[in-house]
Amino acid sequence: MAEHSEAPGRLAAIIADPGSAPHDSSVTHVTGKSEYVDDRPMVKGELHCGLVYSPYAHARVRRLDIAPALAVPGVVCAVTAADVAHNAWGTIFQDQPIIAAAEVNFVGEVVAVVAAETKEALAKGLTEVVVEWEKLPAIRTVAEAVAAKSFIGSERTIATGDAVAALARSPHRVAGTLEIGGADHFYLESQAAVVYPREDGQLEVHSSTQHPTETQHVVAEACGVRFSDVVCIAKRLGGGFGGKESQAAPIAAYAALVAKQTGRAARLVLSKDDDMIITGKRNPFRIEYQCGFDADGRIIALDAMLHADGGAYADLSTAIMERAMLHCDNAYFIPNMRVRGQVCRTNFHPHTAFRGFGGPKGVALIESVIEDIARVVDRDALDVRVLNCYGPGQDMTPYGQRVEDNHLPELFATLTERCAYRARRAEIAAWNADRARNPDGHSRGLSLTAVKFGISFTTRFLNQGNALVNLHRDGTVQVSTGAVEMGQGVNARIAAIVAEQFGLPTGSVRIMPTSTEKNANTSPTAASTGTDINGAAALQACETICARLSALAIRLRSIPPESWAKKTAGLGTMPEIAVGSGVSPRGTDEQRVEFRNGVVTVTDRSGSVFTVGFAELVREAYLNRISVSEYAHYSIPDLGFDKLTGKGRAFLYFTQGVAASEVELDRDTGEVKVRRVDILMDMGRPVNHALDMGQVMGGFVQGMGWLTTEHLVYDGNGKLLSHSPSTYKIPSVQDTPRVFNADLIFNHGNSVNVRGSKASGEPPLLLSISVWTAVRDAIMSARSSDASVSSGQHAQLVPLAIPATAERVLRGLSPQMFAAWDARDMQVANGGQQ
Ligand code: MTE
Ligand code: QUE
Ligand code: MOS
Repeated sequence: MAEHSEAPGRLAAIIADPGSAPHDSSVTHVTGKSEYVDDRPMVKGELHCGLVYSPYAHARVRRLDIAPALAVPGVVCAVTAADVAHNAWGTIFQDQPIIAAAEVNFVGEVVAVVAAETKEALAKGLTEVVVEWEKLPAIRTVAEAVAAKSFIGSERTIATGDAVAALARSPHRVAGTLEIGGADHFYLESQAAVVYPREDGQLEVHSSTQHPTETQHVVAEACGVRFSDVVCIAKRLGGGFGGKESQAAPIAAYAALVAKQTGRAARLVLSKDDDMIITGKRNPFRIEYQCGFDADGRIIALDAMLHADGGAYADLSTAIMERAMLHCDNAYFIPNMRVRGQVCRTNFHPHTAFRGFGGPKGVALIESVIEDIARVVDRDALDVRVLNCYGPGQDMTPYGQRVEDNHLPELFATLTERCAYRARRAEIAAWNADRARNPDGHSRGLSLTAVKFGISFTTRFLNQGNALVNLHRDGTVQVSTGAVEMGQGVNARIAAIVAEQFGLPTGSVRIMPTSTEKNANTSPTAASTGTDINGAAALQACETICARLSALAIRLRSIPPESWAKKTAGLGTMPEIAVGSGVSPRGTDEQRVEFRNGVVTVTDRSGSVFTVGFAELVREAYLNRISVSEYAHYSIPDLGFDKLTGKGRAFLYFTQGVAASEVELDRDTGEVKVRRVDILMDMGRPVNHALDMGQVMGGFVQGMGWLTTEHLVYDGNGKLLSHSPSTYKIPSVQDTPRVFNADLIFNHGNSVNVRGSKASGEPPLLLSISVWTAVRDAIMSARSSDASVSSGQHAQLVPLAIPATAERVLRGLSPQMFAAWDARDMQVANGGQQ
C-alpha cells in the first residue's frame, strides 16, 4: 500500500513545483496525441514525394530520364535540377546543390524528386527513373583527402605561448594519433516536411527543422519566390540532436518544389534507411598530437593537428572544427598550445551538427592525453587532472578568455568523495588481480573526466533571439519564439520563465508552434542556447508588459471600482487611463508591485495594500487601450571572438561538470558493461530541474553510444551498410549504467544568463567520454599486467579508437590474436574503411 500511494504523491509534488513542471507535451506524448509533421491529415490532392539518389560516392550523371516514371499511373510529377530556381544552398558556404545535375559526390545525393497520388505509385515511379552513371574515383578517408589536398575552408590555428619550443624542452612527451568515428543522430522522427501551396504563389511549409528561418530561405530560393512568400512552421520535432539544423532545409525544398510545380500539397517523409543513407553524421576526426609535461604530470605544451571528415559539402563542418579547437583545453590549463584544424572534403554524406558540435572531439583528445600522462608519470589520472585543472593563477584559456565562475575544482573534489573514487580504484586493482574473484580474467577500469562547455555560438551574429508575448483577457498567455521544441523541454522552460514573471501557474502559459511569420531572422535552436536566447527575449517582453500593468495597477488603486473601465468603457463616461513610462515592472519606489499567484499586489510605503486579479488587470488594460502584447529582441552581450586571430571572448559562460565511470570488459567477447556512473554538474540555478536531469542522463547515454557501440560501416562504394537499428547499435535500456547517479550542485552565482540558469542540452554528452577513457584504462591495466610487457617500461600506451567497439576492445586486450588475421588482410588490402 505504502509503495503504491507514494508514486502519485510524488508526481503531484513534481507537478506542483514550478522548478520541475512536466514537459509541456508529457500528456500528449504518452497518449499518442502529440502531432508531428507526418501526423498531419492528408488534404485533398496531397502528393507523396520520394527521392532518387546516387548509389555511388562519386559519379557523373550521363543520362537522367524521368519520362518512364511519369508514365506510371498515379505519378504526377518528377522534379530535377533543371526545375530548381537557385540550385545552391549551404549554411556557411553555398557549395551544395539542392538537386545534383551533372555530378554526384556522395551516396544518397539526390538527383530527382518523384511525386505520386499513392505510396504504391510512388514506389513504382521511383524505380522507373532512368539514370546512367559513370563511376568516378572517390575520396573515402581523411588520409586520401590530405594527399589530394581536398579541403573545405582553410587550415586554422588557435595558439598560445610557443608550443613547439615548449615541447622540445619538456622532460616528458607523449605522441599519438586518435581516430574518432561519426555517429548517426537516430532521432525517432525521420526528416519530414509537408508543403501547402497557398494563394498567389505563397508556400506554407511544415518542417521537422531545428532552423525554421534557414528552411524558409532555402525553400524560397529553390522555388524562386521571395522570403516573404514562405512561412515555415516547426511545431515539434521527434528529436533533432543537430541532425535537423541544416539538413532539414533541402528536404523541405524537395516537397516545396513539388507543391509549386503541381499546385498541390506535397509530403516528404524519409524512411529510416533513406534518412540514414542520405543525411550526414557526426564528423569523423583524425587527430595527431604531441604533449609535453613534467615529472608531476603538469602539462607544458600541447601540439595537435585536427582533421575532420567533412563529407562532400561544407555544411557546418568549419564551425564544428572551430568548436573542437576551442575545446582541446577542456578543464585544463595549457600554457603553450598550438591546435591546428583542417576540414577535409571526402565523398561521404555531408557531415553536420551533432550534440556537442566539435566539442566532444577536442575533449576526447585532452582527456585521453591525460590518461597517457598519468601512465607515464605513474600517478592516478585523477591527480593529473586536478593538478592541471583551471583554478586561481591558471585560469586563462588558450584563446584568451578567462574562465570565470569556475566550479571545476569543487566539482572534482566533491565527486571524488561522493563516488568513493579512491577506495574503488584500490578495489578495482585488487579485483583485476584476484583470480578467485575474477576467474575469467575480465578487466575493470575507472575514469573520472570533466567538461567545460562554452555556451554561445562562436559566430557572433547567431547569438540573438526574439519573442512575442500575447496576454489574453482571461489571464492566459501565448508565447512565440524562434525556439524549436525537439524533446529537450525548451517550451516548458520558457513557459516557466514567463509564468514566474507574471506570477501565474505554468499551465496558464502556452508556447505556440514556432513559425517564421511570428519570429523572423531567428537562429537555429542549437549550441544549447535555446532557452538562453529565446527565454531571455521572452522575459524582456514580459517585463515591458509588467511595467505597463504595474503602472495601471498603481492608477487603479486611486479609482473606485465602479468607475473602472469594465463598468464605463462601453459608455465612454470616464476618461481613459494612459500609462506613461517611468514605472518599472516592479512598480516605483513608493508603490511596489508584485505579480503572484494570479494576483497583482500594490504595496505603498505605509504598508497598505491594494490587490487586483491578474486577469481583471489585463481586461482593464485592454479596455483602456493599453497594449497587453509585446515583441522583444535579445542579444548575448560582450562576445568578442575574432576568428582570424583565434582570440577573444568566445562564450558568455561555461557549463561545467564531472563524471566517474566504471566499466568491465569481457576478455572473450570484448563486450563493455558500464557498472556505475556518477555525474555532478553545475547548471547554475536550473529553470526546470527535472528536465535538466533528463538532459544529463539522456545526453550521457547518447554519448555512450557514439563512444562504444555505434559503428558506421560503409562498403567499398561508400554506401552506408549500417542503416537500420539491426545493424547500427544505439544504447538500449540494457546498456545504461547499472548504477547511475546524477546530481547538480547549487550555483546561484551565474548572473550573466537568464534566471541564473546554465544551458544543459549538449554539455552532459561530453561526460560520457569517461566511459571510453575507463575502457582504455581497463585495457591498459590488463596489458601492463601481461607478462609480455618488458620490464623497466613504466607504461604501455594502447591507442583506442572511437567507437570502442567490442572488436576494438578485443584488439586492445589481445593484439596477438588479431596479428595473423591483420597480416592476411594486408595482402588483400583494398583500402576499404573498417
Ligand atoms: N534533447 C532531446 N530530447 N532531443 C533533441 O533533439 N538536441 C540536443 C539537446 N538535447 C536534443 C536534446 C542538442 S544537439 C541541442 S543543441 C540542444 O538540445 C538544443 O536545445 P536547447 O538549446 O534548448 O538546449
Ligand atoms: C555552435 C553551433 C553553431 C555554430 C557555432 C557554434 C551552429 C551554427 C553555426 C553557424 C556558423 C556560421 C554561419 C551560420 C551558422 O555556428 O549551430 O549560419 O554562417 O549553425 O559554436 O551550434
Ligand atoms: Mo545542437 S548539435 O547544437 O543542434
